Amino acid sequence: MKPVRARPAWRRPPIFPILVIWAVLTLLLLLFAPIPARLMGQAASPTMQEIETTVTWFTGLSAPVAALVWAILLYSAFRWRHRGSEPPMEDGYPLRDNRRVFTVWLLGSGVLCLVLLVWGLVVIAPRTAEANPAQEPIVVDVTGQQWAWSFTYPDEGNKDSSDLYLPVGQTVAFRVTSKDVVHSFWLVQLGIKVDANPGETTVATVRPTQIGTFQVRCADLCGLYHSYMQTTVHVVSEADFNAWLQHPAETSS
Ligand SMILES: [Cu+2]
Repeated sequence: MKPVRARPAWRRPPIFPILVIWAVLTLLLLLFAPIPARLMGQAASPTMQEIETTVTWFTGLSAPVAALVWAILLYSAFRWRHRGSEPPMEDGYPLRDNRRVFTVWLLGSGVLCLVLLVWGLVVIAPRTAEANPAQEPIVVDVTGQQWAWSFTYPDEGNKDSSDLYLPVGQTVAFRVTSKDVVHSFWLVQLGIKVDANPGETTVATVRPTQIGTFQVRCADLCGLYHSYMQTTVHVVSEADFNAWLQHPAETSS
């Protein structure tokens, strides 16, 4: 019979202390979960609202996984830190061939990926429906060029503007293109970011639900003055929008 030798203390898996650190870190990360969405600013469309909800859920769901990695890392760094002039002790408890750890890790990450995939599909579904609204969308042609955006309203006698004006509560279809290099049309608070490709037209739809002034930016590095390639989107009431269409100078700011 083989003699049973007890493992030295430092070779036993320190499950309990790691679980405690994991629980504390998970709790802290869950408290942190709503912050990224808040930093993204107030949502001005249902699209942006869904993006913010998704960011919060994804941060929350990844909290226990990140906490586990950090818990093992922190425990190892402090508990098995090498001190003094003695040679370092042997390597720590091996997890490489541990079937239980392997199974838990694989099942955990598998289920998590599946949840994220289903979530993504559920969020995309209403967006696809919104792209084909019952009411005709307002069409805006968006053109990017080094280093400015310009907007044309083809249904309003090809009216031109360097600021974007949109009526609140109505679906807008942007037909996005570029005159020179690849830009990215980014309506920050409305949750739209779509590439502007030369020679191609890409359509993106959104329904602004907040009256206010928001940012329009370029999100692709497109040359020397890329960071100046920004303007404003004014989401206004329908009456103000019609007034602007008639007399742009009176309501533009
Ligand atoms: Cu650009």
